[in-house]
Amino acid sequence: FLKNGTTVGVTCVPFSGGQPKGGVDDGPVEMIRFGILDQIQGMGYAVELSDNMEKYRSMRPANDPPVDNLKNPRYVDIATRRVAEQVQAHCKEGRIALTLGGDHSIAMGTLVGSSSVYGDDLCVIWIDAHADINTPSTTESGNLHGCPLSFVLGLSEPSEALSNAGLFDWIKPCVRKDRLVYIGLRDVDTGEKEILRKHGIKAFSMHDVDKHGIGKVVEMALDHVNKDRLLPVHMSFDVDALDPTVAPATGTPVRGGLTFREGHYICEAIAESGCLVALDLVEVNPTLGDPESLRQTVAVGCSLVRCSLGESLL
Ligand code: HAR
Ligand code: MN
Ligand code: MN
Ligand code: MN
Repeated sequence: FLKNGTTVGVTCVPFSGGQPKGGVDDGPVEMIRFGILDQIQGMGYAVELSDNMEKYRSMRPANDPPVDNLKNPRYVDIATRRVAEQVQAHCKEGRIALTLGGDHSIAMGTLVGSSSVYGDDLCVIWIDAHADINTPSTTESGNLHGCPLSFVLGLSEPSEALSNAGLFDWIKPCVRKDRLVYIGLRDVDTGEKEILRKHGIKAFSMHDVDKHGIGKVVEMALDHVNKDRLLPVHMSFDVDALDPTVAPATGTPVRGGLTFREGHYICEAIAESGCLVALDLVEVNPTLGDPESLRQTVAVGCSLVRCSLGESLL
């Protein structure tokens, strides 16, 4: 695992348009304030920071009514398109693309960006309490952070309304269904369960973590997408995968999540595989809860990032 000579390309996305709660847009700045960039440098990596993160805030259109029940569709479209460009630029240069969110809708952009460079080989490991695979027709909330995977997998034809508005037409199917795997699920919508079943998408729920233990689950997950450990891996880590006692400051906490060690074990095992090319750390919302919950959640987010980059490997 070679750190010296490797660059981490960091994209900060202060964005909350994929869900209704403000504050998740302060996730990146809080992680930077906590020292994440210095910590990564201290591990022996070079750090390249995408420019002008404040630009994301100014992208919000003055008028952005729902299309097909999807909320803030123009804002999500334009912001995620920029994320895709920034992540693509990092991957093209051979950097590990680290994206700090922001809500999980930004993964539309990170996955378009990484897959544009790694193509069909790209494996996606999605760590989350939620499946985030609703289509514009199955989503009940209309929040786009519950939908990013359906877009990049190409699970639904764009509706007439979305096509007419010219929204998300830049997202072509770019991730293979058999190269996606989940760990941590425990709050999956009925429509999403049908989608997972219909397309044979592999998911390890909290039930599987209890049954097999996290070591076995990560091994099975990697075996499913990346048998020989030779393909590039994009890990998208939603902090709400962790139990709310471990990561309380997040918008949609669900009881019964990953312990501190289980979350870190996943990151360590991915680092150990040597396959990581892109990492998203999303849904840290520093405005939810008391100062101690905030500190704890930001700290755990930073520590998951460091472990994914190999901090605890001896
Ligand atoms: N499935 C629900 C929806 O589509 C909940 C969305 C999930 N929230 C997240 N993403 N934090 O993982 O609205
Ligand atoms: Mn998510
Ligand atoms: Mn989630
Ligand atoms: Mn367009």
